[in-house]
Amino acid sequence: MAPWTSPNLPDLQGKGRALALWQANTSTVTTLEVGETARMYVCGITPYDATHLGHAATYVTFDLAGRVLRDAGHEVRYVQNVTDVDDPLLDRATRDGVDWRDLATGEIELFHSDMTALRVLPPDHYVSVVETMDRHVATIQGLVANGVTYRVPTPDAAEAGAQDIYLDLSTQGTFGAASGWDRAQMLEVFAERGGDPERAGKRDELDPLLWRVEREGEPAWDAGELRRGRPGWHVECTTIALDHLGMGFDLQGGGTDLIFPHHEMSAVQAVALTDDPPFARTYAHQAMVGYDGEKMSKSKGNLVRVSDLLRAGVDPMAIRLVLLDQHYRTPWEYTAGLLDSAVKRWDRWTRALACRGDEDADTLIEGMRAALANDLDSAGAVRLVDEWAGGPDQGAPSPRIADAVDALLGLRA
Ligand code: 5CA
Ligand code: ZN
Repeated sequence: MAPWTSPNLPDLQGKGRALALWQANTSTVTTLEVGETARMYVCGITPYDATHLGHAATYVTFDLAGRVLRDAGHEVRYVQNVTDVDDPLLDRATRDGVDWRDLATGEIELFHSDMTALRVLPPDHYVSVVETMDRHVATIQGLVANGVTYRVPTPDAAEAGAQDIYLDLSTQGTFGAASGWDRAQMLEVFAERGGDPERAGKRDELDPLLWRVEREGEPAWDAGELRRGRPGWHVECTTIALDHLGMGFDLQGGGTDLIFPHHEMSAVQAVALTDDPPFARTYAHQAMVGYDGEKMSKSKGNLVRVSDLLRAGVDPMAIRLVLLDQHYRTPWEYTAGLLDSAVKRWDRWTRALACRGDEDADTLIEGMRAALANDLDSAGAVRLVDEWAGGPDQGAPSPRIADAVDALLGLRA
């Protein structure tokens, strides 16, 4: 699937620092060991409602990671999926009486225009599940061939005798390694995050669904001996990451709501398929953005949509600045006041860029690079630009600083 159009990315003089990110397993900020090409996978949207500020925070966070990696001299191979067939999408389409394909198409378009407005660099491989169904089928067939799966009686299957397929986690010694969670933590969230612990016939309540055979009225694809059906959610990210990055890629990202089960299951499935751990070498997760006292979510409906703000005439750079002024590991709540301050800040910055000159460019750029490379401290970089913007008028524009604010923070007037 074609992604959105790329903003221009200015080349800065010199080289940025190596990216260091917080690692939950060691509780330290650690420099990523990355080869010439940095391989990054970020979980994409389920297109059943418009991009809200929580999604935007996630994609801007990993956009910053990509910018820091590029500035440090790496090529970046960036992969993102689109969950264009899954239960939440089908449920919303049924609720609203629309075709699930039309719903997905419309929301994907809107997501693209939001990402373009926010100047988010597009992925190099942007992969729809529906368009790559044969690859997901191949993953599951491979797992079946490896003898790590089992079938569960499915009385409501459209085809008599067809059975859903699960991964047998008892065959997988690395299960739990990606999240570092214990079983109690896992069980606490599994059901609310798309899992089916109570499904009769499962060997372990946490075993992930690999293949859901066709039900009456649900979309389904031919898949040989698997019978007609569709993949379980976690299969797509296993397949797409392996197809475009391979095992041992550098960084997997998404929101903290994906730590378990999604990232854990994607990883364990990949290991079950290839026997070549690890899946991702590092993980980073965007903390949940809230609104009105709760996690902002499409299912709860308490959302602030990027497209609504844009339609109301808000400058997308002010929206981006709201996000940049937060640290990705700290949960926060959106308020209109944050947007007001960002509008004023962006106005101050654009006026400074027109008259402050480039005298302080070296110091400021080095400071911004250091802040961002240090666990993506974008708020730290914002403070440095604030301080600079408060300095004296030099009667000349600041093209080098404008380029750095663009290349590193993704902001351009
Ligand atoms: N399609 C799956 C990933 S394979 C999915 O989670 N889609 S989503 O549309 O629900 O979310 C898209 C991305 O935004 C995910 O990385 C998710 O973790 C992140 N996200 C969702 N809600 C929030 C929120 N309130 N704050 C921050 N990030 C969020
Ligand atoms: Zn995913």
